[in-house]
Amino acid sequence: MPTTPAASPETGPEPRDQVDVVTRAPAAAELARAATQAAGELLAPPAPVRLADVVPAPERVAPDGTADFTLPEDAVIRVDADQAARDVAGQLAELLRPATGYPLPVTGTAAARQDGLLVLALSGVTGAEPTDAATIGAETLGDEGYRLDVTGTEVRITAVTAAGLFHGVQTLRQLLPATVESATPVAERWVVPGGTIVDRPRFAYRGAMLDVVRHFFPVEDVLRVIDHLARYKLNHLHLHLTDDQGWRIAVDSWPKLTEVGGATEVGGGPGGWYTRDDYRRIVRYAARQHVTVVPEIDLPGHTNAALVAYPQLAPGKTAPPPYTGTEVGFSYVDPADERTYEFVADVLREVAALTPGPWLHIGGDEAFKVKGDAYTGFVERAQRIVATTGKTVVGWHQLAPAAHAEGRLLQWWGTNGDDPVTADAVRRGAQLILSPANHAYLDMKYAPDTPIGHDWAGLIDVRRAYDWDPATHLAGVPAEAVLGVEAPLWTESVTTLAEVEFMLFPRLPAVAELCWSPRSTHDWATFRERLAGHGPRWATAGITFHPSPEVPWPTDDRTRPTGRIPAQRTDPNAADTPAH
Ligand code: TNX
Repeated sequence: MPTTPAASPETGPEPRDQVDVVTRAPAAAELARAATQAAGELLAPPAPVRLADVVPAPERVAPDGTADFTLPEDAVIRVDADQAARDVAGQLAELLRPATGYPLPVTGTAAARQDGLLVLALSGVTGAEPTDAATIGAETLGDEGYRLDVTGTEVRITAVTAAGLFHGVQTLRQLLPATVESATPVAERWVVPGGTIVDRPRFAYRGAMLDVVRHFFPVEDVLRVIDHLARYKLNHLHLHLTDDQGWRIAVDSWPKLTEVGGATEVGGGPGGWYTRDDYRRIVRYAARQHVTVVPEIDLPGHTNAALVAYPQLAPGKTAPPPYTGTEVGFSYVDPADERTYEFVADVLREVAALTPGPWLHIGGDEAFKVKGDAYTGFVERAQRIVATTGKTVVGWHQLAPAAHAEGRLLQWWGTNGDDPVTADAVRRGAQLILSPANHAYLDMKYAPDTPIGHDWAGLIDVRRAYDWDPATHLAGVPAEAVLGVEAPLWTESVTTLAEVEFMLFPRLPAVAELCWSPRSTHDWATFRERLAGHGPRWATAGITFHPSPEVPWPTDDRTRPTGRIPAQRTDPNAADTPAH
């Protein structure tokens, strides 16, 4: 029997017959130890991140400065039996292990220990309803919401779905010190600020688009972009897969689309395309990050690459030369030839079969040479073909004059919020994704001296990306018709992953906050402060970003952005000055 005197939380009370816990005086060493511990707790620096520092801003934040949680080396992740929830627990462990160096075992059982726990709980599955139902109940968390409770002994994330748990994990990640982004172990006090967050999205569709045509990006690059979306709770990746400069998705019934049409890109580089397995890999990876992939086959314009491969689709039945420039609006498939609709049906059927998500995007933009009834007739037929695949049609807002199709979603990319034709399509049943080019186009330059990008829709620095309201942006369109927001990244001048990241960061988090956070939290002054804390996170994670002068970045030399875009891939054929 050790001679240590009193009851301790770890060992429980000593047997009464051996130690008199009531009358016995504590030893001096014991007192000294207790005093040191108490002083340590009092003097411990506060958590480096505040509970309210999250991007996108959570719906409700209630900090409790007395309840910070410090992740111990022997912390355990406890999760419900549900397989999807276990996957999220595994992802949390994968996020935390590299920087902490802790083992972080994932367990499904109520382990003996009562502290040092990270708990992921599906409410409804475990019956572990939050106790203060007045604050939030499972029914109000919805499909993607979560609740995060941080106390001195545990961090608990509760949600109705695995997607909700996943979003909660992204929040937890941001509440740890920025060094959590390190790929190798760091000596750090892994403190999470105490309190409660209750959070859920404002819009169901929160997206970004990557143009993999103008410049081709290999699968690994796309996976990394998916990580970036997931980090900020975006849940849709729209892939612009076909255009004049290339055809990037394998179609078995029309093999020359990729074999011939995939071999070009802007500037004369080698191009490339995704095999069916490549594409499945992207879709699977995205699903694991709770991101839905929206494939776009751009029709009837933006089709030069298809015409090079299959001249019978061209109006004159002769192949045009391959195109590696940046003009738009000159090409189109022949809307008067039945073979065109066989082509459209084959392609859409095959792409739909590779697509677990509900959407199929048929483009429809800038088909300047297919006018009036010819255009509307083509679109209405293509909409019907999409319906036969079991998917719901999405198209750029040029589709608006065509007849309504069940569930149809229009992606509005105008620069003037007065668009009666689109408003009329909404009255006839369409819903909208908003991508106003003068706020949400991530291929626009930040400033006149931005080394890549366009400026036809203006310069878009962080504030311009942030300061608009999707619910009121389009005249005559009620908020309920807005399914969400998407930020497109066209890549005429964007050639490497580093350049993609430079255009995404820091505007993507601004878009994410517009999509996710309630309007009541919308505030540029606090957003720029919160965003500033993410600079060191990106720097640690090796993410290239634009050091916008609008954001008060911390001035730590180790993480200060350089403003340069590192060369990650050299394209010997790329023009020195990007074509705009
Ligand atoms: C317009 S917006 C396009 C794209 C270009 C982009 C460049 C839209 C639906 N089409 O073809 O890449 O401008 O900013």
